[in-house]
Parts: sequence; structure tokens; C-alpha cells
Amino acid sequence: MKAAVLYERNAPLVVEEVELAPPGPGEVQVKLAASGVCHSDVHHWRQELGTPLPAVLGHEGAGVVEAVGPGVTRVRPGDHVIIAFGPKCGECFYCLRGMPHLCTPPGGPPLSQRLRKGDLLITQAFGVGSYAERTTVPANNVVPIPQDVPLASAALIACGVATGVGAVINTARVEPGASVVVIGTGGVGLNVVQGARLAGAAKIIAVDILDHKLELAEQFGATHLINSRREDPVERVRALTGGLGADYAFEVIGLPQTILQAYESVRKGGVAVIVGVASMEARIELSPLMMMRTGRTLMGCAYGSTRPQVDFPRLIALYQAGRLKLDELISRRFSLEEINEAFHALEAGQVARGVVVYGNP
Ligand code: PAD
Ligand code: ZN
Repeated sequence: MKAAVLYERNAPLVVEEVELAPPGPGEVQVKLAASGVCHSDVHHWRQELGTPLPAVLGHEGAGVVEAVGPGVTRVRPGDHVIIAFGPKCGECFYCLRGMPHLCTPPGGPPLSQRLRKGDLLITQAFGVGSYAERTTVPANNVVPIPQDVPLASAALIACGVATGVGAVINTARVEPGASVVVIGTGGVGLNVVQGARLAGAAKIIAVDILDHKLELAEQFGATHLINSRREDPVERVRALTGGLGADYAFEVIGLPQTILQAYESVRKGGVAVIVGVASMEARIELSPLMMMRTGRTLMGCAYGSTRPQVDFPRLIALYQAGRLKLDELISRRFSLEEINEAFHALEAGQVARGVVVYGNP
């Protein structure tokens, strides 16, 4: 099958033939219909973040089950599924407590042995590797969905939608009437915006450096827009919240300066949430004294604290009820051969979400 292989950081991905092992016990082989292009893939292309090379990136995929290994009963060939990323062992401390986004399998995540080019082992990044025509993953990672949901839209739930909406609903637990700041309204940030709308937030203040991203944010439910190239977002948020600061702020870029903006945008007792993926070297400087005196919280948010088997069906139900936008997130479709162009389009801020589509989904 064809896959986009990353051999060297920052060099173009190579679309070529690779070999995928058939599903073993407890595994499922999925023929991909679509894979969204998330900035996390671009981060792993640009920098060392713990993915051994060569690797196939891609972690926002959906498709059709083609084959199941021994012992798999949850899905069968022909089922449409969304593929959750990261290990979901079901047995570790975190999985047993309903926190599969923090899954830490005893002995570390199993090294993927499923993908090869001749003798060369290829990493399935994020445990998925969806920039490929097919993937094989543990059955715990797939969530069946109704057949009439377009797979390109469903794919976005696998990361961007689950992360963005989950950050609001699961991680921060924003309550109706709250004021919420979202810094960075790209593919994930737009989902923080629509998550805040679903949670009943009264003020949803979008911050970005690109006006067309802010216009999209407004379509997704933002009530106030701040272009932080033109005005100081912290001052403007204070002005919009009676001088207090917002109840919640979400940083959805991964930069120290915008994480600090999020922290400084919240009122005393407010909560700032780090969603963006920063570099390994990034550090922020905070005054513990001020943190103590203001009672502010700064928290991390991995994968929107998502429990895929619970949350994906809910998100699909909201989409079917017309209350969650998925189709509108897709601004451009690419073929697998155009993967490098898809990365550049994301970095250039040209797309809300680009999606790689396989065949005719
Ligand atoms: P994106 O490129 O679609 O969105 C980033 C947005 O930030 C764009 O709209 C930019 O214009 C905007 N932006 C860039 N710099 C600034 C700035 N200085 N001030 C204000 N706005 C700015 O990326 P994405 O939405 O796919 O991903 C966003 C981040 O979230 C990225 O770091 C990604 O790796 C991370 C992520 N985290 C998780 C998680 O589990 N926590 C999951 C998925 C993605
Ligand atoms: Zn992602």
C-alpha cells in the first residue's frame, strides 16, 4: 500500500509503497477514507518530539474496517470507524479510572511492528499513521459510527474536534454564562470556540493574528474578535470583562508568549488551559507569589481529556442534530501525493482544516 514516509525532519515526506502486517490478536485493519491535517503532525515533522524515524505521520483518521484479528468482537469488516490516537491499553492506572487520554501501559507503549519497507521498521506515529491507504491499530482505538456520516467530516473528530470541544467540556468544565478566551483559532481552536458555545458560554472571545481565522471563529460562535497583531489581547479581554479578566482562557498554538497571554487574560480564580503543543525546550516564567495571591489555575490538556468510546458517539450525535459543525471545518481536500502541500498550506494559515482523502469517499 502507499504511505507518506518521513525519513528526515523538515525534508519532504516521501509517498511510496510500504508493507502493512495483517491484524494480529485484538487488532483491526482499517482502509482509510480520510485523514485531517493537524498542526501536531507538522510539529513532529519540524522537530524532535519523541517519534523515532522513519515514521508515517497522521492521527486524525476515519475509514472502513477491512479485517479483524482473532478475538475482536467490537467491530467487523464493513463497519465505519473513527480511529483514536495514542495507547488505550484499558488496564493501566489511568484507563481504569476513565482517563484513557493519559494511558500509560506498564512497560511503555508497545513498539509498533506493523509497518515496514523491506527490513526497515517504520513508526506509526501516535499509534495510528493515517497518512497511508491503510492502518492496523488495536481494536480499543476504533469507534464505530453510523454509515451515513461522511467519513471526511468524521475523521476530524479523531483529534481536532475531540481535543477542542473536550478541552472545554471535559478538561475545564466550562459552565453556562462563563466568559471564555480562545487564543489561536485554527483547526483545534475553532473547536474550542464551538465547545464553548455548546457549554453555554456567554462571552467567547477569539484571538488570532489572521483576520480570516477570526471571521471563521465568528461563524463558529465567537462573540468578540481580537487581532493580537493590532491590539494587546490581555488589555482588550480585561476591557471586555468589566476589568476583571475572563473566567477561562485556552491557548491553542503552543507558544510561551501566548500561554502567558492566556494566563494573564483570566481573572482571579480563573483557569488558563494549555492545549497547544510547545517545543521540548519551551519554558514559561511565572511568579508563584502572584499565582498564590490571585488563585489562578494553569492546567494542561491532553486530547481534550477524551474517552473516545464515550465522547466520539456524543460528538457524532451533536453533528447529526445540527449542533456541531464538522463539514464547515474542511477548507481544502488533498490527495496523499499532495501531503507536503497540505503541510505548507496549514503553516501558511490558508486552511481551517485540510483533509487528505483516499479514493472517492
Ligand atoms: P492551526 O495552525 O490550524 O492553528 C493555529 C492558529 O494559531 C492559526 O489560526 C494561527 O493563525 C494562530 N496563531 C499563530 N501564532 C499566533 C499568535 N502568536 N497569536 C495568536 N494566534 C496565532 O493548528 P491546529 O489548530 O491544528 O493546532 C493548534 C495547536 O494545538 C498545535 O500546537 C497542535 O499541535 C495542538 C494540538 N494539541 C492537542 C492536544 O492534545 N493538546 C491535540 C491536537 C492539536
Ligand atoms: Zn492532532
